[in-house]
Amino acid sequence: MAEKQEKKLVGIVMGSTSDWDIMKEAAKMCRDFGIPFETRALSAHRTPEELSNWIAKMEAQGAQAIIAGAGGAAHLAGVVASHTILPVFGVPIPSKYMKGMDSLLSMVQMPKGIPVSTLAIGEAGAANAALAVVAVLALNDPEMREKLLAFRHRQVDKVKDAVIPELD
Ligand code: RP5
Repeated sequence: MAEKQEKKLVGIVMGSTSDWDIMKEAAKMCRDFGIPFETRALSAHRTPEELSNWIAKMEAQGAQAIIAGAGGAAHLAGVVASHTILPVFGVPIPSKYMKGMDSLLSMVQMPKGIPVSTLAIGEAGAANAALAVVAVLALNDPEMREKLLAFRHRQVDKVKDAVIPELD
């Protein structure tokens, strides 16, 4: 009997394996919320055909959202969004020469018609992209809604209970 394939709800794509250090924060957050995901390094300019094939495969498998991270002239998320009507969350990767400002601007300034929901540059953006996906899934999944509320409550407790160090 063929092994039952787990449905991957989220696709996490990055322009290069060098983006993984940042993008792993999105993967960790998905894992923590028990969301099955698939990660790929595919580039809008280096592997355009493979990228469009992968998006079609993710759609066919029932994915609910795509998280796309890229650096420099970071057109990856926009290109992903042009291939699908799934919500696309973009993560600008810090770049060598412009610290990710180039990634942010090229990702966030999408012309009208094809949206990319762009998060902050770097790790926080990657983690928040996954949290945004959680919020989307929570709309129709009461269990996910409870997990998200619990996450928020834990965060409140952490801030509330934080101790400010004494002056030296
Ligand atoms: C972009 O170029 C990638 O997203 C990466 O952030 C950047 C550098 O890629 P590598 O030269 O490290 O493969 O396409």
